[in-house]
Amino acid sequence: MTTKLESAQTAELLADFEKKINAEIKIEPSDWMPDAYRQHLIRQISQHAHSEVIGMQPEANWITRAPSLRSKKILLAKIQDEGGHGLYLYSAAETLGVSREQYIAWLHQGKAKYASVFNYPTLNWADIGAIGWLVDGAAIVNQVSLQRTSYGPYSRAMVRICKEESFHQRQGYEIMWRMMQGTNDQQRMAQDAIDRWWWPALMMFGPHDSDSPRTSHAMLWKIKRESNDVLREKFINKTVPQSELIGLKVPDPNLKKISDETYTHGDINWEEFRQVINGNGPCNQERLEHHIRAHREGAWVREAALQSDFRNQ
Ligand code: BYC
Repeated sequence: MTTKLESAQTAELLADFEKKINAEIKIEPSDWMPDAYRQHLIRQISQHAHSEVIGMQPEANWITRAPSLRSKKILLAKIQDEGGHGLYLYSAAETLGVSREQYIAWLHQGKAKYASVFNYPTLNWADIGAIGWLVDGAAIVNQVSLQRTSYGPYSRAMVRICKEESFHQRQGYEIMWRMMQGTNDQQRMAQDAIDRWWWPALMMFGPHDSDSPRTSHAMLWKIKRESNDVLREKFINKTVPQSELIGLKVPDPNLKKISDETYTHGDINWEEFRQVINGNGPCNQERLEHHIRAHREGAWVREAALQSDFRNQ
């Protein structure tokens, strides 16, 4: 049972926490924080880390089939960056008192989510362009905003990640631009890729604000700085002119320009979103099985790395 003294102490700690949040002072791992704030971060940061790592799979599918040595080198570097982002984020998540092994176990047990977009297949090279341009493009819009998140380790991880994401977005856009300069078939491939990736990219921002159960607390605690819809609209306003510039058409018959730099868009298929985040997307099973297999096969590497003799050499 909580005593009067304990309640007064908690109230004081909470007031101090809120004062820091209001003054834009970062919350650090050793600071007191409400349990709900900690749990929210454990969920969001680990989900973010899993997304980075699972997100390596659709692109890795094309490493051996990249059309030139240059494009292969760029793709390899990008995929390695994504693995690195996962590591920054797992490290940030570990500061909240949960071990990396636990996060991975929750992923393998289907208790932790990762970004829905990585449950779609990469059918050809144009998809690699579309992922860089649209998926990394959407991720940047979100992550630029998250640089100002209230939890110090998450915010600092975001600053590093954003620097690399800009290069990822550009390499994807360059692939699409090159294809649009190419043959009719290449142009058709590029259009087919935006047709398939546009809507999943919009879903990355999560449900509409009115249907997002996590947003209100996240905004109050400044974990999220802008809502799902605000970020989605920023992405659309930025990306539609880029697509027009290279001759691609956004596959939304209801897309309307309402001012110089602003668009409204058609309805998102939320039933498809729900199916994908609940494990029923085209590649959910394949992605998870691949991760479980790779984790199992890599066990000896982790064991070897943890041998103290080896570390001390
Ligand atoms: N996918 O109340 P909401 C990359 C879930 S990787 C799956 O709006 P929240 C890259 C949500 O978790 C970068 N699940 O939640 C890597 C919640 O379920 P739970 C990926 C989604 O947290 C390799 C429920 O739906 N970026 O760039 O306020 C190659 C209700 O949603 C999704 C991040 O991970 C989704 N799209 O907002 C290329 C960003 N949307 O947990 C590129 C970090 C919603 O209650 N995360 N859900 O069971 C965030 O910013 C936020 O967590 C979200 C969702 C905007 C995604």
